[in-house]
Amino acid sequence: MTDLFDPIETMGASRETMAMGAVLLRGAALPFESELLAALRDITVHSPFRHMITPRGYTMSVAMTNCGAAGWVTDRTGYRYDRHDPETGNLWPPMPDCFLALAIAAATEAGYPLFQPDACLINRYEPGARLSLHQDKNERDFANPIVSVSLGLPATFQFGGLKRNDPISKFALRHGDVAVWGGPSRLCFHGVPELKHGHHDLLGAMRINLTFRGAL
Ligand code: MD3
Ligand code: FE
Repeated sequence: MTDLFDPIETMGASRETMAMGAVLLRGAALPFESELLAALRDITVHSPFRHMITPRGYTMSVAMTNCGAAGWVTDRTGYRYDRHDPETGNLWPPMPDCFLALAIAAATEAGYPLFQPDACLINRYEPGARLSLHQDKNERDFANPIVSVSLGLPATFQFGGLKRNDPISKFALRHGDVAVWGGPSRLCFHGVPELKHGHHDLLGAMRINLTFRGAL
């Protein structure tokens, strides 16, 4: 579906199919990078990045915050979406218009035109940080895809199957890449191995990943 009014194709992003229902739009966020980073700074003033504790008592190496009507949190009691930031007691900052517009354009491009994200989990990786293989299962309706936006240092992304021991494919996710995970790929195991050292011109020694979800 390529037409002149398609915001992503018009920006010259390319499309790769990673798996059934999973589409990678290389560079689709590049036209919006400065807007996205300015909005991210506003969010982190109100809800700073923090290293959450898992139910088993481990401190996550990835630092997280959220924006939108709900945010993903973990603590000793479990994983959940919460309307409030437990660190501040306030609502999470609202989803910036530029976040929402990019997520909806990418989902539409990937064949999910009805997606209305209400939560955006923001992951910050410093060199050595990793996210072990997991499924995203805390959302209410798995008919909604997840849209992810990668910024800063590149990472290897591990993408498996519906069972933990299924074979894993690897993809490089680079600054500006947008991925959409829906349909049969929605509940696939995935993870990010240790971020390698490096320097990015806008973000320094850091990778940021935005994941847009229909949580509520
Ligand atoms: C495939 N984040 O926040 S983004 C997460 O790069 C998460 O920070 C990774 O996994 C990151 O939960 C990966 C790509 C991604 C996100 C969600 C998915 C891939 C997915 C859900 C289902 C299948
Ligand atoms: Fe995930």
